[in-house]
Amino acid sequence: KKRILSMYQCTGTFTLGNYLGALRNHIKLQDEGYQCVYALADLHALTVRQVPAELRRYTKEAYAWLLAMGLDTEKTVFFIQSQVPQHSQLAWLLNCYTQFGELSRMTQFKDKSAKHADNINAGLFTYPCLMAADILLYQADFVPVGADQKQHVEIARDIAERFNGIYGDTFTVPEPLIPKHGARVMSLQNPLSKMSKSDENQNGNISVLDDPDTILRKFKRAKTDSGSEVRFAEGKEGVNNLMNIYAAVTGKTMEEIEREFEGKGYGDFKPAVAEAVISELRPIQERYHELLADKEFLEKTYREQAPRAAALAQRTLSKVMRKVGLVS
Ligand code: AQP
Repeated sequence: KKRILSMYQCTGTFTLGNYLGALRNHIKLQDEGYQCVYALADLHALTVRQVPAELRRYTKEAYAWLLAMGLDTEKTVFFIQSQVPQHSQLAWLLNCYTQFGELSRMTQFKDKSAKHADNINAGLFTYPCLMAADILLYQADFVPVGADQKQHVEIARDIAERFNGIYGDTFTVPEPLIPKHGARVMSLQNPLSKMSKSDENQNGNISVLDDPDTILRKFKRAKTDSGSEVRFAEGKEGVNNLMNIYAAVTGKTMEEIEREFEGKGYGDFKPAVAEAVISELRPIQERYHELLADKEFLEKTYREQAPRAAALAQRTLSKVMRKVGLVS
């Protein structure tokens, strides 16, 4: 079986963008003949200053959300990064096989260091080494990514190839997997920028935990244009975004949506999108609240998953340690 590795940041509540663009498609892969290894990247979160109690809470909530979505821990290994020490261990080793110059060229580093100018820490800079460790430890064949993260898989490939070149075959060289139905969801307030957890304008982002009233209100306030026609066209970015969301949730095509709302205006369309999103999220939210209420079950689950991941990771780490000349 081909192996897939995917990790998610738990620096906030997942957005509808994370859900439609990534999570929903990734979880399906466990039933499509792949061996999936999924994790929450809490060590990566520390590259930006976090409120400790919030990081802990977001991590547990994200864990419960993925279980509520149907992630099956019998089929899929699903752990919290910091509970598997091999990630930090391999990251250090990979630091020594990664060049200053190649890390300097990472666009995410450039963006994030501009945004967090008061805290350009070494972790932010070497983040791609930790991410390469995440991927290479599990000998992943594929890493599902959005277009914005392709560069990270490329650097992991470069590091793997370089290491294999010096020491002989050690790592599987991973390939990016761009999901077929990966909708890109834009901010409801600024349809030119992507919907994001860390958006300061919370009206622009639908959180997967928003209640029905909040979802309806946010969609009603979504920025559109001065027209009224529900049509997918250039210059109608706000409407296009709503149509994309509606299409992703209902499975309808753009033509079907245009027909459905022919002669009607945004005033009919916006609540229809909201209703579709509400019914998509409702059953998951219900399971989520049940899971989160059962603290013991949740803790037991992630604590049991960590050693499963560690056993896989240790095989790779031991091989690497031997190859570079560390005593066993
Ligand atoms: N707006 C989006 N549309 C489609 N896909 C998206 N993803 C993120 N935003 C959108 C995809 O979600 C996956 C998980 O992302 P992540 O949790 O690692 O964090 P991120 O990409 O940094 O997402 P955010 O919400 O924008 O977080 P912040 O605000 O913290 O940077 C990825 O596959 C991503 O492509």
